[in-house]
Amino acid sequence: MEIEAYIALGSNLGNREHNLLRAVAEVGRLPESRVTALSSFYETSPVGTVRQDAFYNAVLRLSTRLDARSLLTHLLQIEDKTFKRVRTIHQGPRSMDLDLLLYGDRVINEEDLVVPHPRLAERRFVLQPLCEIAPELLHPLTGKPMHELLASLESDETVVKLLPEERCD
Ligand code: PH2
Ligand code: MG
Ligand code: MG
Repeated sequence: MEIEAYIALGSNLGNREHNLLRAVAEVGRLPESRVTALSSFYETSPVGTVRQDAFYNAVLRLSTRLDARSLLTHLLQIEDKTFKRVRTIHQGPRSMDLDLLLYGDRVINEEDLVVPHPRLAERRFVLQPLCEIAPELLHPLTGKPMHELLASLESDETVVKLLPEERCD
């Protein structure tokens, strides 16, 4: 069965625009999968306790026949193989972070695979790009549409949508 999964992309090391474009291409090459929507790229202030540079973030929709577990494994492989991601500081700078936000309306609670992504509804850097491609999509746990979750956010994150001609490092 084909499922619509949503994946968040984030980068704050190296050429951020290049990294995001490369990640979209790699995700698009996964078996039994195709990218059916891609948000704009956003420059976003870093969230969390680590002091680090601003991120580029985006969200894509993937129609896929991969199960959630294999999709996650493929995403981690792209982080490791294509981006040689080094995991030193928890939540620290990274050339590429690929997070599985949603896998259809499935609710999964395994140690290393939690869907919907637990911090999805708290993060403007995720909700704003997600709302660009799927404003009416319902959060599987609360039943609320994404545009409503975005409107009720109180976080003070800066999230700036970049025009294609403005994107560069
Ligand atoms: N990712 C984090 C921690 N903080 N902040 C922004 N703006 N964007 C991110 O993708 C991000 C973050 C850990 O995954
Ligand atoms: Mg993340
Ligand atoms: Mg991650």
